[in-house]
Amino acid sequence: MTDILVTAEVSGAIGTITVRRPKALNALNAEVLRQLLDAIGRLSDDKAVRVILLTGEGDRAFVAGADITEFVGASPADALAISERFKRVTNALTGAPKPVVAVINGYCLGGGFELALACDIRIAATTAKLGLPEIKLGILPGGGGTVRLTKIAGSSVARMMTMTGEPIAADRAYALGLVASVHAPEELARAAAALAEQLAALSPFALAQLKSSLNIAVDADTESACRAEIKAFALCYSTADQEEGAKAFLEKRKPVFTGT
Ligand code: CO8
Repeated sequence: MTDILVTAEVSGAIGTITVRRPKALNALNAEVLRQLLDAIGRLSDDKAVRVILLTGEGDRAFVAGADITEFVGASPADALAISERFKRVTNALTGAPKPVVAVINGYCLGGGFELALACDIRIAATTAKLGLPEIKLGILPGGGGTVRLTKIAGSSVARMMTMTGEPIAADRAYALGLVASVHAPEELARAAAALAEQLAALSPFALAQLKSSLNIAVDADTESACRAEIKAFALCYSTADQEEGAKAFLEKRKPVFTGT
């Protein structure tokens, strides 16, 4: 029987994906990646789920990176296959039509940090350590780390972090804009739930269109990205949620977004 290394639990409108390999600090082997892809796909397709939280089991690690045991004796073709498998996972995170929040509860290194960088929002425990230490293993980040870190925090930060391979503490990551907020470890789950509830109360259609526009903004030129944003904006006017948002404001009450 295959071990359960990733779980996807749904509570109301919030889906939580947890990597469960605490003895190996939740390192990503081939089976974890397979189960992660499956879990993201299921929660992405589940219309009742409006927000996805991604975290790691235990109080030591979010994900401490790729499983280094799989690197021993690996050929360039093996490494390519690992990276391609991983890319399907990060593509699924960025392509999920709803917000994905990385809840970083400890070591967030290498492929673990790359997973977090592919999420929409990152929040962290004060005890978390974030970094791309691959250079210390004689390799470089192979899961989009050089690209996403450069785009999110700028080339200077990306060079400092990838060239030294030294992890940074959560408060430093906050100062660099890499995480949105930092919480005492015992407060992290509560903070994640509060953020998820806040996002889940919004119009899911508008959020999906917003995420799509933000994704396009990262890569496209200003003119094309603004055109895409205009289309996404206009599409929202096909929904009952848009009517509800405007009416609720004018009637001075909280909107109730039904996802229609
Ligand atoms: N792979 C495999 N096992 C790991 C990993 C890992 N990445 N990280 C930790 N473990 C295991 C340890 O081997 C140890 O196992 P055991 O108890 O059987 O000896 C157990 O987890 C606990 O770890 P430590 O005893 O080392 O705990 P410490 O508190 O002493 O240290 C550290 C914690 C600092 C996090 C340390 O474990 C460490 O440096 N880990 C490796 C971090 C790292 O280099 N990550 C990057 C890996 S390369 C990568 O991610 C490339 C990404 C490419 C794209 C993605 C493809 C999937």
